[in-house]
Amino acid sequence: MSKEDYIAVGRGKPFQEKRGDITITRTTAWSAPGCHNGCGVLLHTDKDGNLIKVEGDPDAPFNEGRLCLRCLAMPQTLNDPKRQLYPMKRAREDRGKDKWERISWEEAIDTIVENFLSIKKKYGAETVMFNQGTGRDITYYQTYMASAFGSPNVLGWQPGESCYLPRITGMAATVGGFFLADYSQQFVDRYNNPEWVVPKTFVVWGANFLVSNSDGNMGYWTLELMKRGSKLIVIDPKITWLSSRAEVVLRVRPGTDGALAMGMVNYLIENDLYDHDFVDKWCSGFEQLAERAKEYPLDKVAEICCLSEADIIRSVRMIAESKPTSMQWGLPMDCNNDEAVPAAFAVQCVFILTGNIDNPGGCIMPVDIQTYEGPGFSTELLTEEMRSKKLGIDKYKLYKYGSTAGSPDATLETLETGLPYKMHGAWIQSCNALTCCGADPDRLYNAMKDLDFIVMVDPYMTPTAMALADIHLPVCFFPERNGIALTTGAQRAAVMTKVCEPKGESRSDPWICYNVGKRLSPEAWPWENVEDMFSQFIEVTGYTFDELTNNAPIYPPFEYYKYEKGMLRPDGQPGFNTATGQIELYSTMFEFMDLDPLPYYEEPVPSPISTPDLFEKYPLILITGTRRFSFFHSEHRTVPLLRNVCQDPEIELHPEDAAAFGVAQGEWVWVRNYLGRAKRRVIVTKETLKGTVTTDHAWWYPEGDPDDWYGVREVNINNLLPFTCGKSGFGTNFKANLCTITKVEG
Ligand SMILES: Nc1nc2c(c(=O)[nH]1)N[C@H]1C(S)=C(S)[C@@H](COP(=O)(O)OP(=O)(O)OC[C@H]3O[C@@H](n4cnc5c(=O)[nH]c(N)nc54)[C@H](O)[C@@H]3O)O[C@H]1N2
Ligand SMILES: Nc1nc2c(c(=O)[nH]1)N[C@H]1C(S)=C(S)[C@@H](COP(=O)(O)OP(=O)(O)OC[C@H]3O[C@@H](n4cnc5c(=O)[nH]c(N)nc54)[C@H](O)[C@@H]3O)O[C@H]1N2
Ligand code: SF4
Ligand SMILES: [Mo]
Repeated sequence: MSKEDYIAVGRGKPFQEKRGDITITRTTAWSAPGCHNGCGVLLHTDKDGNLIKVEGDPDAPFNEGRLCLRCLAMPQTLNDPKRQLYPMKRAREDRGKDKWERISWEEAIDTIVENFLSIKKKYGAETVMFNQGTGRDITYYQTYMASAFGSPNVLGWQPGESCYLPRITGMAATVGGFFLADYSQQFVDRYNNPEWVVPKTFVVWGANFLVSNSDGNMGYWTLELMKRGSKLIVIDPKITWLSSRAEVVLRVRPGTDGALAMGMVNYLIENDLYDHDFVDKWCSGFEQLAERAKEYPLDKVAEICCLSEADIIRSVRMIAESKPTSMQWGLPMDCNNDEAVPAAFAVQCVFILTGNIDNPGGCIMPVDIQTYEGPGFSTELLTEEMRSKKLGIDKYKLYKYGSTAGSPDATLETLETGLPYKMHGAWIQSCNALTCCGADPDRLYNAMKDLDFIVMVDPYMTPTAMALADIHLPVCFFPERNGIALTTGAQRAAVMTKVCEPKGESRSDPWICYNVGKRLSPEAWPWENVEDMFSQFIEVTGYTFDELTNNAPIYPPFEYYKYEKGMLRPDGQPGFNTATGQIELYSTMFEFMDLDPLPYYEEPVPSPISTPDLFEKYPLILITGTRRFSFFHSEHRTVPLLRNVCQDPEIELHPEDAAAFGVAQGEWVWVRNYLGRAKRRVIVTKETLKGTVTTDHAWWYPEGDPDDWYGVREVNINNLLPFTCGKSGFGTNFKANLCTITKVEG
């Protein structure tokens, strides 16, 4: 594809204009602080270069002028007195204590380079691991930096890489790519595009978009579909705003979505409701899938999922008979079961069998700039020998063939056992492991605490930094830096434009990776500055960074039914990018990796059924990680405008459960189970399914005592979650665990 093929929303118009003393810059929000989306924003700065207002850009097709609380609060966030402004160091023996000393960037980089190069020389580059958290633009630069250094061990700390990767892996196996709901987001004229069709039926499968705006999906898009006539099916144990307006609500028992999907597959096949043309022409493995699905008659499924058979039938019929049907799923698919991949596989089969793949108003396969014409900022620099040292690839083969990420579970074991080799260093960037993504934080802390050298790169001094780091590098916020925004499922490239000077000596992640990376492995970083690096990064589009600034966002052209036109396979043949060229309902990829080639249901562990003894002691099903409008994970608790919306960690109980446990609205309780406990304030609400509690995650008190790691140990709900994953290595149980509740006395 060449430059002219992209549709430039900015059309070369200047990206800045003056209104009196105010400068207004048309740009993109992303990170820091964190988010998945990259909305179009108009940043207003005064004559002294202070950010005074953030407005949604009405011309940005992605968000059409909408913004959420966190971007609106950005002027206050920039002036947050709790930000880290200078590089800091601490003596190794003082880890865990608030004994930091300010240093220069020069000293910080010298110290890092000296330590990492010495570890590399003594023990090998693979003994330094590179940790990252959720969806920010560090992914490319950090992975590149690690690969240039020679380490294949780049990973997040969420067990089973259980955010999106299980779903992505499932899609790679079946359709050989990636699909998401067709909200018209791929068109710059959105709902007015003549090719786009409103989905008649829309399935919200375990997602709460109105709060989470998750994974490149704006919550209000679902409302736009509803305004245009889409009827909703919501699969969620909790009553959300969307389920209160849905046609059918399936309040599924947490962790049983795989069974529900297999029941739907069986019903579609037995009642001849599937799309014969599509299946005959484009799918392989139908017979085997049909045979497997027979194990899931609806009476059995209804019992497993605690649903009525009639409601399931109504949903399947809507999906099959009111086409096009679209589906967008959420995080619970990845982390309500240690083994997440088979359920993700099963859910997809429902939409594949009904022919809702890459059709208008169905599930579209995006033309992703990053994926299809990748710029090489990944693991390309690793030699085969280095790749073979990636931790966990023998145990979890999907990490060998299917993912650039490393296995957190295997890495944790290595840290604990020293096998197959001892680890020595860590570079932790945008990852609050002991507060947010890491399960069983005590275990994780004990595994990491004796590493020789640890660097933390974060805008804040977090509990993880306080517990573990030797050097802390301060990161600036998006209005203070340049960058390229290629966000999740984005199908567009945009820029982040610097409109104010970074506070103190904070710097951007690309700047930090570039400056440290260049010293660690100079030959890999030939660029004069980060903007040159950005130009190389987007070279495939034909734009330089400066050109993109005036033209952004740019969209690749989009076509439906790419599989018919030979647009999905590298060989240009019609079909899908799988080994057989067809959608694989029986996955040859899984077979090759010694995994079950067909979807199936596995009961979560623990659960009322798999562990009745534990259920007797811990009789409530525990869903963790309820998103709050004002926080992105562990962030934003220092910003008054946002913290005022939500002061403390909360747990939601059904009124009958609250009565049974003798707790009332606003009271403090300990949530406890076999592994640990965490403090919460009670909210009594009928939105929560009886017998199930829901609670938020990632709590700490930045206003608290740094020597006590800001109180994280008292409020971290992950104290109750074991660090585990299933056979495939993808998935964990954050959303279907067990607990009990006791009052906090005194
Ligand atoms: N119990 C429970 N735990 C969960 C979840 C759940 O549902 N339940 N959800 C899980 C999920 S899905 C995810 S993705 C993980 C997320 O886990 P993390 O990625 O660890 O979470 P965050 O708090 O968003 O970010 C980590 C750190 O990055 C810093 N940061 C923000 N922006 C930037 C940036 O641009 N650069 C740098 N260098 N640092 C930045 C923040 O200050 C923060 O300290 O949490 C998981 N944890
Ligand atoms: N404001 C804010 N937005 C965020 C984040 C944040 O921290 N704050 N985090 C971001 C990240 S990294 C992610 S991954 C996304 C996650 O955002 P989503 O993908 O929307 O997922 P969740 O909000 O975890 O859960 C969505 C719904 O699933 C339901 N649910 C729980 N367990 C089950 C189950 O077993 N089955 C089914 N079917 N439903 C279940 C819950 O009741 C909830 O209503 O949000 C992103 N957006
Ligand atoms: S989703 Fe919210 S926080 Fe993220 S860029 Fe858009 S407005 Fe900002
Ligand atoms: Mo996530």
